[in-house]
Amino acid sequence: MKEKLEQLKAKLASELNAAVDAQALENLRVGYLGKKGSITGLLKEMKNLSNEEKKNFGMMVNELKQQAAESIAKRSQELKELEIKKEIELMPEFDLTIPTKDDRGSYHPITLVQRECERIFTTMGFNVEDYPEVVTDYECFEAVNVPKNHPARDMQDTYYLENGELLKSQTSAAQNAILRKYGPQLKEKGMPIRAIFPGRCFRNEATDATHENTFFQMEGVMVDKNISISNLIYFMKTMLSEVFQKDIKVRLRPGFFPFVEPGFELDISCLICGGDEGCPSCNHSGWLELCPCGMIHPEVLKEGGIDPEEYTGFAFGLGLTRLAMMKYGIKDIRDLNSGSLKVMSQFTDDK
Ligand code: FA5
Repeated sequence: MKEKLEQLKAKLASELNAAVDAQALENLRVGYLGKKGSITGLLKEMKNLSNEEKKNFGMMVNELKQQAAESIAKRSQELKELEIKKEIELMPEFDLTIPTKDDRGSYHPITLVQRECERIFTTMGFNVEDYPEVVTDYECFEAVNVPKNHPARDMQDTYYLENGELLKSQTSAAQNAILRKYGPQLKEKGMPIRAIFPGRCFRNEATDATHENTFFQMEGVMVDKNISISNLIYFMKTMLSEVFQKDIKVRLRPGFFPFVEPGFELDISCLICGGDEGCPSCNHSGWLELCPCGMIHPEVLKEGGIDPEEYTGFAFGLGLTRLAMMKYGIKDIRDLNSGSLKVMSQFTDDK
């Protein structure tokens, strides 16, 4: 019996050496250690031995079993390493010193302008928030004082999903969530709510040089005790002079949005035609509607869990896509969504 055991051990060793892939190894494992394997079979032959012999022989077989399992695992590891080595040898040689072709593309002008606005507002203590593009009717309209059947809904037709949710038509859709998120800090620690939330918006409308069905806005809100229109004007002016790095002609006129009271339209003088003659980029008016804004309506504060008797705030909805047009002198908004590398490759400076 002992001799048989030694023979099996030697046979396994030579067969392991000869095994060159995972399948051959698996065959060996089954052949030696499987239910009908030769090592397992040795145990069955023990029935004719004396108790003493059974004990000794059993121990030796178990030891062999363990050794066999270990040798198979070791060989398996060796084969894996050999495989990797072979793959490395087959790989073509790379010369890491060859200069790359500089054709990595560039940031989209809207990304550049968004980052610039984020930088400006974060230095003034604003948090930057992200918000989903698919929202509920409550988030987009009802929470901001636009109840069902309100005439103001006509201003923003959008795309609806079968489950009743919609692609947000305005970043104001995040207002309620922001007020609820930061309201507790305002009430408990007296920390003003200061947040901006850039995002993609969608509207079902005819496109022209200044209107796209998919465009970007950046909403901002600030709420604290004694916030007034002067604060709003200060932040708007600071943002515009930082973005454009020059004085821009601005006009503020009354504007109606159910979520602000009073509400304003903030227009900038068209930078494509200089504002005098008018051109397609400003609908021939010399002015571009850029950033409607106003004092947050008491109903909106209330819906966001904030007491309008104690706190006031402002909100603005900056048209980021139009800001990019003005900053980079892009005459037609549709170029920005065209995917044309010829157009976009002009904005390569801020890689
Ligand atoms: C709004 O969307 C309001 N939610 C803004 C607001 C926020 C007002 C907070 C008050 C307080 P409006 O529909 O005017 O308002 O859009 C805001 C800006 O988004 C516009 O001035 C314009 O710059 C940009 N915008 C609107 N529609 C389009 C469009 N189809 N294509 C490109 N830009 C657009």
